[in-house]
Amino acid sequence: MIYLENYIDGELQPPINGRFLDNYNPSKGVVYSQIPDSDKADVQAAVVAAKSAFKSWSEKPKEERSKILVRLADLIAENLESLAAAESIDNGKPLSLAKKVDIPRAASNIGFYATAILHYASESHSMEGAGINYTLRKPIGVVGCISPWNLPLYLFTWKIAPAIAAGNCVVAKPSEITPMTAYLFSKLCLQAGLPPGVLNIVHGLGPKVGAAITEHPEITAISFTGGTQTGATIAKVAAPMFKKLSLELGGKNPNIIFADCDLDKAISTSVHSSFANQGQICLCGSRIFVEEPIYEAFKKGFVEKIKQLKIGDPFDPKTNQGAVVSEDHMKKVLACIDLAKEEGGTIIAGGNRVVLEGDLADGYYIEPTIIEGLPFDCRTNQEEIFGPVVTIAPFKTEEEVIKYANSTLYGLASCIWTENLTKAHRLAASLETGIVWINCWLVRDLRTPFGGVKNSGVGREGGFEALHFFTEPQNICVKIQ
Ligand code: TXE
Repeated sequence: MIYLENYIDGELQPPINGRFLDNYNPSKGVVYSQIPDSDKADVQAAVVAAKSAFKSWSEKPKEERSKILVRLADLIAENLESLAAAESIDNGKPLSLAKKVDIPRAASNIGFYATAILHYASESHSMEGAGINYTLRKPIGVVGCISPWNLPLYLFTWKIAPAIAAGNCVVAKPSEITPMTAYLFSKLCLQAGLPPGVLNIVHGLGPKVGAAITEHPEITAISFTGGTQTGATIAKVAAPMFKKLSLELGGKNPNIIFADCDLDKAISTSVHSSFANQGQICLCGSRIFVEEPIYEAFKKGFVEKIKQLKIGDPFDPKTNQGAVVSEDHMKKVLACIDLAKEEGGTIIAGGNRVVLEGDLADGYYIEPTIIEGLPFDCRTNQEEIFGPVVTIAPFKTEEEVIKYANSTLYGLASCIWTENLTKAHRLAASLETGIVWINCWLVRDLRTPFGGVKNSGVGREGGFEALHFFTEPQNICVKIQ
């Protein structure tokens, strides 16, 4: 049995209370490691370490901070195979996906901010000869980063990299459901020579460790990705303490397909945008709206492709769909499929749990599921499912589809498929989402603002937006006459 450890003040250490939690391999439904069941005391030790590291880290020339982060990015890339295998075992995702997406992106996140900080400049405002203002961008101090289970190392590093690059010290908590790659990452931090206390990783439960980070008076900014409900809980505690907050929450993203699209491309990309990572990506398009003239053609092509997806051992290179992350999550997703049926939906593909053979028999597998015949405003079309489930419905006019698309409380991402660019730009501007993809999905430039509107979150990550978040501007005004 593997015992994970916290990473505090540059040392790997067990939780102070000595307690551990079971960690599951979802592809087999078995416990395969133990993670620290940390509490307030460990968070306190992490804050003390972060505070004492802050002066020297924040005053270190950015070139030196950058070099350490570049080394860390290189170490992630060098350990691609072992990190990808660990991610697949911990999360249930296909190994091929972890190798192609999760781990390379984690290395890019660190590499991107290692160099971004060298180009980050602040503003000055001249007052026509009477005076001049310049703005300093100062690191905040000790910041908290809390990340989810769907893209574990990818989202963990997406927060930590800009925080550290900007000169802050971090107390971070990965999801207790997928803690393994954050633990392996702490070993790489030691190898890269990251000074003790700059990053502290405390493992454990959200309501214990996450809450202790949120409540801690000396942690003055929180960057969180996870469920909308948890985001609201965090905001309730952090807002009256006047903490800076960045919240990346859920989505219920529309995928809008016009009759004049490139149908083959729209179908093949919709397979990924619906079911990549078993649909457990906040950016997945879970509501597909197809213009009436091509509704039947799209449906036929889409269903055919979905039925060809291989559900199986995440380590098999032919597998397209691995396991969902936990037994609880599997039950939640299956309950959502039952609800869709109660609401009058027709299952046109999938709809069931899959029981595989041998040691995978207790794994958490669900068929990729397509549901039609539901109104846009029913619960299935309004609430986040976060699994391999999409709905499909026809539409007649642009006005109608805009109404459907904008009808949810969420506003993270959307996709538009059309060869008419004027229409695409017009529609993009009227969609209430932080991100719009035209004729593509999940094409990412790390310099762009990333985040959602409405219940999908507050603030933006990515590019200099994240460096703005992790710094405090101070304006200095000089009178020169
Ligand atoms: O997320 P949680 P869960 C959505 C998705 C999913 C639902 C719940 O719909 O079904 O959220 O997933 C920590 N104070 N997304 O339960 O609980 C927790 O330990 C502070 C969308 O896994 O929000 C973990 O580290 N922290 C999403 C992190 O918050 C707390 C990705 C996220 O967990 C806490 C994942 C508390 N009181 C799920 N309670 C996306 N947008 O990408 C929990 N945590």
